[in-house]
Amino acid sequence: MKKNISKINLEDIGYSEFFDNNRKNKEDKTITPARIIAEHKELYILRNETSELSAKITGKMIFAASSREDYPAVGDWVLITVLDKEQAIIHEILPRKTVLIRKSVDNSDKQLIASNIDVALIIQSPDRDYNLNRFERYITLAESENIKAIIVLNKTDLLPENELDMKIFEIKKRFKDIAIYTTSIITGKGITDLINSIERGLTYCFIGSSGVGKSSIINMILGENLIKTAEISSSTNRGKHITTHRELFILENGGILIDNPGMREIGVLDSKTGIKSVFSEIYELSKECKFSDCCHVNEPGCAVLKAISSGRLDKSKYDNYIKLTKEDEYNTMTKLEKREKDRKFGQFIKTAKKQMKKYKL
Ligand SMILES: Nc1nc2c(ncn2[C@@H]2O[C@H](COP(=O)(O)OP(=O)(O)OP(=O)(O)O)[C@@H](O)[C@H]2O)c(=O)[nH]1
Ligand SMILES: [Mg+2]
Ligand SMILES: [Zn+2]
Repeated sequence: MKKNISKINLEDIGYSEFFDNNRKNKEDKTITPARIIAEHKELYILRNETSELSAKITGKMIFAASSREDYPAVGDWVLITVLDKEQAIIHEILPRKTVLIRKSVDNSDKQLIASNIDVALIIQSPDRDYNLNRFERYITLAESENIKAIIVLNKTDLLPENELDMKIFEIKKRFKDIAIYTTSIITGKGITDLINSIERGLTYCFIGSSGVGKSSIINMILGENLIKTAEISSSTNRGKHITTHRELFILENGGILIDNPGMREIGVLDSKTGIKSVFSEIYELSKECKFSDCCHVNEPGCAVLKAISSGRLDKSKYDNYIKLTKEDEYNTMTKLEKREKDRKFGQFIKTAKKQMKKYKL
């Protein structure tokens, strides 16, 4: 994978006043900002104005860390000391402007997806368990962090025109304020529109289930096959994740794209912000329920149920709300993931400590 390294402005890879204002000791010229573009076990790949570097974090950071969020993630701005042409040390993470986080229902587990995202491109394709509720979940996830959500319906070549029109109609009806792009990497339809929507200096994160075509679209935007995607002929193979690492790509004319491994169902959600923005109607109504702990399922005096029967509230929105708030399937899933993550993380710390000794950090 050969990358074109030429001199760039930090602003073109997303640096802004927000980060600069949070930088202490600016007069120290040996400590400079860089952005995390990939994470490989104990090693981070960084980009600054002049080069791509591999880096490790300082021992001080490791010992001060108490959770995953204290470690760098793809998209982070960090302060580094450059050691040589290829290596650097990371001293600290600059405060994050936004974070994309998967959460379990009870908020006990959080998984940092990526940080400093401006726009979430939420992708689905008609051949991969397509449904509107999934869009809603991802929109909620993004909006709870003030990240702009955009819908992308990919693989439109697989649909007859009338079915495609129907799908677009449904999406527009349900998500009135969200921009939607319809794309196909086979016919190339919609890709130029998507490219034209990309703004210099903004960071776009592609999210959606495995196999919907996230990496394929990014490859097409980049104009080269930098990322491995599934073979076209094997597109019917389900459940195989092609992208295994999160990675950030810098477009020549500005704009930053982050590819993600396909997510299994995303866990929910911050009840104070995210759910509220999508389901604000239900929250408003629930104030009028007879019982303050009403679950809006079968309780007497429930204002939400009353609004459904009177037609004031959309039944499908309600169904999704119930699903999101009740299903503890997500909980179970994130706990399993947590165990796996903890295991890997333990290994990471062990190796990092060993290396610190070696490099006397
Ligand atoms: N027919 C059709 N197939 C597509 C389109 N876009 C992607 N594909 C195919 O869908 C399969 C999956 O594409 P990927 O780009 O690897 O999907 P992904 O979302 O990155 O998947 P993960 O990396 O596993 O999360 C590949 O076989 C692609 O060739 C499209 O617009 N139309
Ligand atoms: Mg991929
Ligand atoms: Zn109620």
